[in-house]
Amino acid sequence: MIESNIISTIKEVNTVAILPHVSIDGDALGSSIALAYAVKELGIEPIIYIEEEIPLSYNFLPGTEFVEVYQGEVKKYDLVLALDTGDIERLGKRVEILKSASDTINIDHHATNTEFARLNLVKTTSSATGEIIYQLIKMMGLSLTKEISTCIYVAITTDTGGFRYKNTTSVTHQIVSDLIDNGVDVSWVSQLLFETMSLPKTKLMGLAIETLQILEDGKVAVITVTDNMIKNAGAREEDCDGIVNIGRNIRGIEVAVLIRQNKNESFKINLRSKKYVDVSVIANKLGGGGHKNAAGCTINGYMDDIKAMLLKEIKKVL
Ligand SMILES: [Mn+2]
Repeated sequence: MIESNIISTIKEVNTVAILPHVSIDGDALGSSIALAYAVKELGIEPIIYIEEEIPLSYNFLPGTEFVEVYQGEVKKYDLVLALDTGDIERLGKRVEILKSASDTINIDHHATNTEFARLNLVKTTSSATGEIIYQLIKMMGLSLTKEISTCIYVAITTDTGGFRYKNTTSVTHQIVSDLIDNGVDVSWVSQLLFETMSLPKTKLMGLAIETLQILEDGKVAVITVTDNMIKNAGAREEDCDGIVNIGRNIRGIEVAVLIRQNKNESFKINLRSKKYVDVSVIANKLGGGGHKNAAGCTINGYMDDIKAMLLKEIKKVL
């Protein structure tokens, strides 16, 4: 069984590094910290390398002392675990840590996972990587502390949109029931995650709504965010998170697109669908990946060309 193989591998090493994906989210960070606590309980001092600073919205998480922003140094670890990461591009510069490791493990729930490690635990029926980490921690026989429970709860509640998305299962709720029994403060966590927004983000959302285009008989929504808009709102890159949902939430919309224009001609594309469209197919074609209802990719080129190309692909599946 791959799970027991992973557990015995972790128990045999002396140095461990954990790598969540770039543009870190609640699942990537929450499952990484939960795993770090578990590894520490086994007597190994783990380190979590992240690409950029922890977003403000996750600053309340316990265990941030495990986390370090990667500065480009290449240290050799006995074991490197990539979490919630569909392919090695999602590791950014930290791919070097993975490449120089003696052994590698990949734990994820993305259907597009490329199984890039020696041991790959990819469970596409899990709502979040946090669910898989929970199962591993239980199998290891470790105790679910309040800290671990809170981190896993954050992982699951963010990836399920507060238990509203299709990936939410009865298993999700069974796990969460156990987490709550182990001390998670649901209303405190939910308020920090879902009911707190900075003023700059609120302003950025206003600017984003002004760019909203409704196309294809009201089935497609496109929103654009530029560097200038972020600057004018006094916002940060992470404030772009969730803006795609403004389009998705409009009645009648099936596919929502967020085009995030970075410097020069690089565009980060976020795709969301409501029901039948599999946006991971579109993202895959354009060199990205994701899930049926949430996917993304990065494209170089010109705004008009990119918009036209995206619409062409969307039309095919609409
Ligand atoms: Mn995830």
